[in-house]
Amino acid sequence: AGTEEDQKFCLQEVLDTFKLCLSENKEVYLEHYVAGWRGLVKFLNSLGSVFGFISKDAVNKIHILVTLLNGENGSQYATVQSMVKYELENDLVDLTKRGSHPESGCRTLLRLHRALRWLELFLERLRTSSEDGKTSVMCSEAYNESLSQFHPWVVRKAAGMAFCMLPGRPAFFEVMNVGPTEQVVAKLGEALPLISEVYQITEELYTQQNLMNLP
Ligand code: 1PX
Repeated sequence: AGTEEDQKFCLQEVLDTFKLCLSENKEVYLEHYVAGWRGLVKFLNSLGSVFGFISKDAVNKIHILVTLLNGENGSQYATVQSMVKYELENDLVDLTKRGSHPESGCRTLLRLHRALRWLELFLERLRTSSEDGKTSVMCSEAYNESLSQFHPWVVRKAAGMAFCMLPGRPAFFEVMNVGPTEQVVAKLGEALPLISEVYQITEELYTQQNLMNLP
């Protein structure tokens, strides 16, 4: 038996965690949000070491949030909503420039939130692509429309180079581990509205609280 990270990725699992993310009153459970990202990182790792610098950053951010969740004030971190409230009320967020709280839950989650938009755009392209669609093109288009604006030139360059190493659509679907193409497409169709809703709710909360530009 290996560790959780060694186990084979399965899109179904990620789908399940994103399903669990939303509470009845549309709050986002941090535990499941983080678990969703864990699953995605597992996928990324199975694509090879060229993506290591990306998964490393994601793992680092997941780790920051898990530490907060398991910490002394963990109960305040049950949902993204309660986290935002708690950290703001207790001055635990650097709002305009990096200072004494460089690793707040709010700024850390914002990075993953921005990446979630990339994921949404990328998966939508994958879902609607034809058999000869190029994953590297879908990936870079999605990136250029979303995350890239928050990254300096070097990161954009490195990301662009990594995208070129992505396997083709058939191999990509294979790694998703949900069966034949039609089934992958159906699963993606199921996953996307969930991911999109989680994204939307977080986006509204962050906009409302003026947290979209946390350093
Ligand atoms: C079912 C298939 C889905 C594929 C799943 C792939 C999961 C990818 C996970 C990517 C997570 C990336 C998080 C990036 C967060 C970020 O923007 N960090 C930057 C800012 O952080 P800071 O603390 O400095 O303010 C940081 O500088 C990032 C550095 C690493 C490079 C990030 C490149 C992101 C490219 C995203 C696309 C992933 C391509 C995967 C191909 C399948």
